[in-house]
Amino acid sequence: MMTPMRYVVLVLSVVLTLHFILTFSHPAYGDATSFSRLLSNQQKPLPPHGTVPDEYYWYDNSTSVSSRRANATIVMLARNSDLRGIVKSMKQMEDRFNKKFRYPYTFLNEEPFSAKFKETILELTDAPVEFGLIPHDDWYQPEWIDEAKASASREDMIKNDVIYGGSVPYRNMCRFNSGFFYKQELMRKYKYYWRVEPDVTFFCDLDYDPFLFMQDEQKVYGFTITIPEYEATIPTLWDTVKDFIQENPDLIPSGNAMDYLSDDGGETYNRCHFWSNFEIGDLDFWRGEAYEKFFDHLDRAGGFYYERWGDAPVHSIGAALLAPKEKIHFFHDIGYRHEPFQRCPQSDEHRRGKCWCDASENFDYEWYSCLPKFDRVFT
Ligand SMILES: Nc1nc2c(ncn2[C@@H]2O[C@H](COP(=O)(O)OP(=O)(O)OP(=O)(O)O)[C@@H](O)[C@H]2O)c(=O)[nH]1
Ligand SMILES: *[C@@H]1O[C@H](CO)[C@@H](O)[C@H](O)[C@H]1NC(C)=O
Ligand SMILES: *[C@@H]1O[C@H](CO)[C@@H](O)[C@H](O)[C@H]1NC(C)=O
Ligand SMILES: [Mg+2]
Repeated sequence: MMTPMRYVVLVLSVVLTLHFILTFSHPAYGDATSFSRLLSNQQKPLPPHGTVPDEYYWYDNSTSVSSRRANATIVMLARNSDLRGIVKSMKQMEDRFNKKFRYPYTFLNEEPFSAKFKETILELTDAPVEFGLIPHDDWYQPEWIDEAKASASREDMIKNDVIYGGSVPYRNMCRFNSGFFYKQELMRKYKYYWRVEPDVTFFCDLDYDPFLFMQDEQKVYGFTITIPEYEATIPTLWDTVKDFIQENPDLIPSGNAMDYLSDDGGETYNRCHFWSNFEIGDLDFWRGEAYEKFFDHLDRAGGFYYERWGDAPVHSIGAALLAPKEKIHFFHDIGYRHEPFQRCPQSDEHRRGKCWCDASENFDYEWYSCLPKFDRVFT
């Protein structure tokens, strides 16, 4: 039989177990309820642990930043709730590259960034940082989208287990990245960008300036990983692209990378795209007449909401179709991971970048990689 005391003990242990499970599985819950935070008002002063005198410090910044610089920013789209993942990405960005080069960061969000978000970010870098608020109409589903049709499609995708198929915010994000990030007020003053996402890993030191490389070589788009898109998210995308090609033959340069996108000279799409969670690119290319017309054409077709077109296939088709193939660059010296794939530089490049990835864990020529289709464009 249960005595009242045993009840109390049982209930207490259930509550405590739940608390610890939630603390470890949901960081935000842990933050809000941690005992040290609850008690922080009554903290005793710390004992004197001793400080290291200033003369012991040596800063790796005595020579000033290289005088030749590109007109560039590192850009991150993020929610306040992405902070933990952003911090992880940004610390590596600083350590592997930007501590040396000090390119400015631009953070974008459709909601104002919290004070905590901004403080945490500013602590991580000496480089300038700007926080931007995305205008309403650049983010949310436009009026002219038929919501009944859009929600029917979402229901359908949920039934078919399409990844992010039921999500409107994800669609807003994909459309924003496809056609609006480069038009943001804070982005206008730049020509080049490096897109970084939360929770990515950079494995190697980057001791040269990739923006200057892009500029000097007149590249417009750089990638690290290329894979096929899920068919279910883009059923009518290629037909829409083909209409665009027919209506705008003058915007399609000969010598583009069509053979990366299509195995049959443009009849069908092989679903290959550059994985857009990593991008180094030329903003003026997206702002140019060709891509602008291309994006408007796709946007009017409504597939960002009636289907679930991703910014990765849209950017990739845009770049491969509208730019001469030489303007697309594979950053084979950058070791990179975004779940669930990673690539790792090989031999000399692995050594040069002091990479910590296992060179055998490399997506480049796995069966699922589209890199061979990119390679064949140049052979
Ligand atoms: N401000 C804002 N940013 C978002 C929103 N949804 C996604 N993002 C950002 O957009 C980028 C892509 O979103 P992710 O959730 O990483 O999408 P994904 O890479 O396709 O999928 P994951 O496998 O979950 O990484 C990331 O930089 C996110 O922080 C949103 O609703 N608002
Ligand atoms: C180097 O960094 C330290 C610490 O951030 C700073 O105090 C110092 O002024 C910097 N020196 C130069 C030359 O930028
Ligand atoms: C940087 O690039 C943007 C876009 O091309 C341009 O408007 C701006 O004038 C450039 N700034 C500098 C300092 O060159
Ligand atoms: Mg991501």
